[in-house]
Amino acid sequence: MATQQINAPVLERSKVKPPKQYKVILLNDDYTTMEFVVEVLQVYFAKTTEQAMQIMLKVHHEGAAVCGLYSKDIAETKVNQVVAYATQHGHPLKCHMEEN
Ligand code: TYC
Repeated sequence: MATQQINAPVLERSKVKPPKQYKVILLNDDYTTMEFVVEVLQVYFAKTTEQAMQIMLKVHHEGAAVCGLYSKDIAETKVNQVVAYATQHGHPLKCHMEEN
């Protein structure tokens, strides 16, 4: 059988927009323990202990810090996972996302 030609619409390169990226941001509070925040950064954002410590301390001193840059779906999932995990452990840790 001859190979079938599929006439998919060809998009001009200039018209193909890169997918939007979203920053996942961790917020400071007075109650969540530093150890818990470091664990969250290691488990959900694949940070090394050193990276996790640095980000946690930035949040602690400056009020917020970026944990990573993701597509919309992944960023939403990370925010929901972090908030659910913190709630389960009795921590008021807050996390949100912003278009980059
Ligand atoms: N400020 C918290 C404390 O002193 C530690 C903390 C860091 C909490 C980062 C939240 O996202 C956070 N225990």
